[in-house]
Parts: sequence; C-alpha cells; structure tokens
Amino acid sequence: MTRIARWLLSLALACGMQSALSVDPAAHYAQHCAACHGADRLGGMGPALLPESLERLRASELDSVLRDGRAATQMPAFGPTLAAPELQALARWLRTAPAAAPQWSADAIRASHVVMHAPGTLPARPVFSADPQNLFVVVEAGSHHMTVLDGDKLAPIHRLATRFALHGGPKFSRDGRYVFMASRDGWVSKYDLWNLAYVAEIRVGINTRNVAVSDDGRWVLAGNTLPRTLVLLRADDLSLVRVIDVRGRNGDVSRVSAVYDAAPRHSFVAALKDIAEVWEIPYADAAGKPLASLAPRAIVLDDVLDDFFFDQPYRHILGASRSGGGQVIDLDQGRKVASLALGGMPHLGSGITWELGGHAVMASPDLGQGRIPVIDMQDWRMVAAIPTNGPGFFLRSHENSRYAWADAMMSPRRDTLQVIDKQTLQVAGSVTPSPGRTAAHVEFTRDGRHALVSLMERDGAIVVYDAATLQEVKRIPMDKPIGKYNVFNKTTRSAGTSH
Ligand code: DHE
Repeated sequence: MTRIARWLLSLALACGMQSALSVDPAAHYAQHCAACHGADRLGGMGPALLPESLERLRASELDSVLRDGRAATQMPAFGPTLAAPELQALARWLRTAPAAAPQWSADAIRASHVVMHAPGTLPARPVFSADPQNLFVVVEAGSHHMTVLDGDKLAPIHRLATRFALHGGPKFSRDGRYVFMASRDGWVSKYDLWNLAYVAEIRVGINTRNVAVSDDGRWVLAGNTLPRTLVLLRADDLSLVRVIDVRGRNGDVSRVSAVYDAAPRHSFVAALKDIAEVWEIPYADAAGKPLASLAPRAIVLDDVLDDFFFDQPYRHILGASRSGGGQVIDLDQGRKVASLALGGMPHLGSGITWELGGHAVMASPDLGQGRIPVIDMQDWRMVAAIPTNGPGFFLRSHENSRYAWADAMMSPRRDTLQVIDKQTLQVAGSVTPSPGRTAAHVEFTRDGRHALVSLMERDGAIVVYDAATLQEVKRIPMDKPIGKYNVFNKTTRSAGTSH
C-alpha cells in the first residue's frame, strides 16, 4: 500500500467509514503473519500469538512490535505496510481468542518430538575443565539465549540459542549433567551441560507453566495452562508417555499453576489455578521402587493455589492464592492443617528458609507490597514483616551467608536490592548496580562467597558481588539476563534458593 493510500485509509477510518473499507485483521494475519506464527496462531518460527501468549505484553509494546518489528529477530516492521488503524485492528484481533479453542493433541506432541542425540551416545565427561558442580546457567531473555558460566572463574564458557521466552527455573538431573528448560510456548528442551549440546526437544502444549524432573531421573512432568493438561515425558529422550487431563472431582478443568518434584517423597506435586485441589503424583514407593501407574492423588483444599512452597522435609506445602489467602497442607495427612494470615500478594515460589532462634523460618517476597513476611515453620505464625523499598519478585540466600537479598522490581526502586540480616531481620545494606535500571534475581556461587545479580536490561550484565562485604567484584555483559541457576545449589536443594 502506498503512503497516500495509507493516509486515505486512515482518514476514511477516522471519518467513520470502517465498514466501507473493511479492515480485516484475519486477512492481514493470513497474509503477513501466518507464515511465521502459524495459520492457527499456535506458533512456528515465531511464537504463538494467542491471548494467553500475549498476556505479559503491554498494549503499547504489542503496538510497537507490530509497527516497528523486533530488533535482532526475524520480526519485520509492518508500519510501512499497514495503516495505523489496520495495525490497531490486528492488535485487537490477536488479543481475541479464536472461535474454536486451540488444540494440542498427543499426536501433535509426538509429531513435534526431535532427538538430536540418542541416550548414551555422548561421552559421560565434561568437555571443559571447569567444576561441573559450580556451573551457572543464565537465561538471557533479550535475544533468547542461555549462557553457561564457570562459577569459579566467573566467566562464560558457552552461549546457546534457546526457544522463545524461557520461563521459570530450568531443572537439573541429580548429577547436574542435564538441564531441562521450558518455554512459555510449550517447548521442553533437554541440554547436555557436559557436552554443551541439545539432546532432545518436544512441544508439550500451547502455553506452559513449568517442568519438574523426577529425582530418580526417569520422568519429566510439564504443567500447561493451554490446554488444561499435565504432560508426562521420559527424561532420557523426552518422548511422550501420557497426557493427563487436569479435571477436578466435580468435572471442572483447570490450568496448572506449577509443578515440582518432591524428591524425598518420590512424587511430583502440582498446584492448580482454577480448582481447589493440589495433586500428588507418586513415581516410586517409600523404598524408592519405581511405580508403573503414576496416578494422581487429589487433595481437596479451601482455595486454589497460585503459588506454593515446600518445607525442607517436603512434608508440608505452604500455598497461597494471588488474593492472599494462605494455607498449610500436610501431604501425609492429605489435608489442610493451618491457615496462613499472609495478606498482600505473597510470592511463595520464591521463598527461602533458615534457622532463627532454634526454629526454621520461611520468608518470601510480596508482589503487591514492600515487605517480606517471615513465618515460623512450627506454628505457622507470621513472626515478622520486614519493610522493604517496594514489592519484589525474588528472595535469595545461601547456607554460608548471613544475608538474604531482596529486589523491589515492581516499584520505582527497581534498581536496588536490599540485603537483610537473617538473624536481626533488619536491612543491613543495599546495592544499586546501575541507577535507574532494573536489577533483580540473585544466585550464589556453590560456596556462597559470591552473589550474582541480574541487571535485566538489553545491554545488561550479571553483576558479581562479594556476598560478605557487598563490594562489586565483576560485571559480565549479558542481553537482558533474567534468572540464573547454580548446579550445586539446585541439585542439593539449598535452603537459600528455589527448588
Ligand atoms: Fe515467573 C519462576 C510464575 C512472571 C521470571 N514464575 C516462576 C515459577 C512460577 C512462576 C510458577 C516457578 C517455576 C519453576 O521453578 O519451575 N511468573 C509466574 C507468574 O505467575 C507471573 C507473575 C506471571 C506470568 O506471566 O506467568 C510470573 N516471572 C514472571 C516475570 O515477569 C519474570 C520476572 C520475567 C519472565 O521472564 O517472565 C519471571 N519466574 C521468573 C524467574 C523464575 C520464575 C527468573 C525462576 C526463579 C528461580 O530462581 O527459580
């Protein structure tokens, strides 16, 4: 369309002649978008373009991506091709669910499965000299990459492209050799950290929450929001074992909030977003003997769980809905045993535990308020609410550190992390890696001596601090680093990090 024709179209639309000119976003989608994003909007070379996939994109961001394209990707600018009202109509259409609910069947899952290296074909030793237990993987959201970092030298050893928009904690096999990642678009990838090579990939859904890996190394379980399913895979080659419909006892279906491995219980635990049940799926008996059936056991609750946290023995889960309703569930008894008066919008998934006055306590950030609630793990009372600069996402510590680090990334103070003394429950210091720019998510080195902070910007960095003196040690440039994960801390289920 020429510039004059576009101007005439804009003028006509402004004069209320839409129907005469018929802006047809579906036709524009078919013509300009379908080749990369799929005729069914489920994604292809580009990501899925459904309301669920676009939930996190602000209206102005979607407008600018359509108009100006996305730098360093294949996404072109449509500003020169489509008039502003056509782009607006297209953006509105993308935010509208298709008439027929999108399907992702077992056959579609199987058809997406690719094995790059069959189990047992790659050497069982690292191709580098770094300590494989002190590696970090860093998720760089800017251009969808992952960096493998040597935690001793604090230097990258490899960088690889990932699927679009990884989210949540990548999960490691017990020996730390393999890392399993999930993308919001439903791709699950298995990567061999010792050989620095992808092993297998499969698309388990259209919109996925996260994955868990069984401690015995046999299974991967993925939780979806679209479709409403849990998908069980073999961990060795990611082949599909079973699709489990998430349907409660009254027949209602539910999105999955998150799924975790409860290693000491030999089970997976899945929290559900739309029905007041939590599901436990045992994969081995108490003696560790594998079970064949992997049948879910539903525990009925008072409220749904958006977020939850295991105590260190994995007997209890502390769960909360985004509305602040909290409950303690005893997995052995299969029932709620206490209420948690948390208020706010607790982010229990980012909780940590430590010993305070002979008791285990748990603390987690609040997505809605500038405070960190601290809960006694014996009587479930809130023993303190530590005031912070503002609502934050992540809280992190290490057994060898006296401090817990909290961000305030949902507030105007998003550039500063506060460092809380775990014994006095007072803020002992703060760091501002780059004034005015978002800094959040901390992970410690294996020995707890260094704390790595993400400067979450396109020209961002991992900023390394001495965890005792809070002095900056090093800056490693990265493209919008989000989360980073230390193999040792994760595989030993450190009390200072999420599992
Ligand atoms: Fe996350 C973990 C849910 C938005 C970055 N996030 C998780 C997990 C859940 C979750 C359930 C645990 C998964 C696991 O361990 O396998 N996240 C949610 C939400 O419900 C929320 C608020 C809305 C949504 O869009 O889903 C949300 N999360 C975000 C972001 O906007 C963040 C900051 C940037 C992004 O890339 O999406 C973000 N989430 C993270 C990170 C983790 C995470 C870095 C891993 C934390 C860890 O250290 O284990």
